[in-house]
Amino acid sequence: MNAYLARVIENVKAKHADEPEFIQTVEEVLTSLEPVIEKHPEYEKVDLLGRMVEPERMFTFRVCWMADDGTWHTNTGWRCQFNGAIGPYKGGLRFQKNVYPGIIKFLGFEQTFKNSLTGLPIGGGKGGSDFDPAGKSDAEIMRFCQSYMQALYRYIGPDVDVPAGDMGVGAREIGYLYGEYRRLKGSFENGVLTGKGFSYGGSLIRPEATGFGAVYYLENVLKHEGESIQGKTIGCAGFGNVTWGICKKAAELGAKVVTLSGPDGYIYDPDGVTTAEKIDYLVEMRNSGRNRVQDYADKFGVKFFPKEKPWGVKVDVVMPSAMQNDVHMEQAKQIAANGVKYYIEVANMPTTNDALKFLMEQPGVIVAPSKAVNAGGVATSALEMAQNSERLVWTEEEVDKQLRQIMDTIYTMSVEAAEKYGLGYNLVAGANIAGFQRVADAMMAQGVF
Ligand code: 2IT
Repeated sequence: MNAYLARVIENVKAKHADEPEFIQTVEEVLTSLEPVIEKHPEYEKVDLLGRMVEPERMFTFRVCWMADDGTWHTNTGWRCQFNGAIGPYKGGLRFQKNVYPGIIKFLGFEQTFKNSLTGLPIGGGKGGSDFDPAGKSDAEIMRFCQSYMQALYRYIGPDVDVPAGDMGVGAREIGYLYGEYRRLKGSFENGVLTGKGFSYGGSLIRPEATGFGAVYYLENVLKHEGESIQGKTIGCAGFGNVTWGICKKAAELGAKVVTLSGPDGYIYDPDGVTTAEKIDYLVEMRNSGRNRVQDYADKFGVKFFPKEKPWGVKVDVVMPSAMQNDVHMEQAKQIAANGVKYYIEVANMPTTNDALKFLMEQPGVIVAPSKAVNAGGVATSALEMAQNSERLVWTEEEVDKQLRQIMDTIYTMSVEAAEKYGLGYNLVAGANIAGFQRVADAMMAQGVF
């Protein structure tokens, strides 16, 4: 391996030994940049890679909130402003009890490359808290969000850093966060957050965008193989916003999602999650805060598999859309043994590095990486920012048209970047290289800091 590249990876491993997710993403991304680094020896002199793996800054703050029974609780909040070379920091907030700096950094690093791939002016950032939203009342969520924003507001702004949702942060939380920001600042700067409700500056299609974008990307992959999405069966995981969007768009195009999962297990619906009733029920399940996919099986009379993952089900397309490291080597082998041709990552880093490598090496399996496939979400957030700064509202058709164009361009750029470096049809390396190149050019132009 290129000596400089190897040294940067070794440094990250030593420095972040207690942050395995961050090491994982750095290793995955940097390894596929090797041909680029070989071709650009000038990067080493200014330590471009060393700077890219170091967040520009990261804030840690205390968040205290009062439970309904009058007791007070203390959590930690983080915001990582990873790379601002191409635009204001942009990325979601994750509220989940397993959140710690390693998760925020891995997500911030991924976000930097993803945001670059969209072609829009957004840098990479991420934040969150180890607060556990499960079972909390609406009032508790509101008090937590208000307290969180009291700590965060001084570090963000429409031209500085623009948070959004991620796991545990949806339209409700963004509403409370924005309300508190507006109250603290005394001005209507709604470009400070995205994923807002439509009534105060949210964009049409933003709730669906990640799922819709993933399906648009999939259509590009299928077209390359001379196939159509019509009639395809899709295995998904999770049952949140992203999976919901996939179900909706897939149904519209004549395909069907047949598996969903939750922390309790997975469901198999051979007829597909295709009707409006079923798709709407996913939103209800998410809003209930119960975090159980078994509710779907109970309601629609399909089979529930407790404590199991859905990767053993034979489908045409696998789309892991729940969370990081959901697919390990064992599941990857199962997927390959089932003869699945399309492995389309959707959640951020849903595959361990060894499982990803294994799947990419299987003849006849096409692997698409999450940072390209799920980029429609943040891309539509950037369209929301554009509408906010223009002080107007685009139609659904306009946003959807732009989303589709962005996804097509991401696909094409990835294909071309891999070809340029002699890597063939490699969507994973292509996305890393194309995402890297724009950030690298901007950093090289702006001087060393
Ligand atoms: O992972 C992601 O891209 C997100 N959670 C959405 C980020 C955003 O700013 O819309």
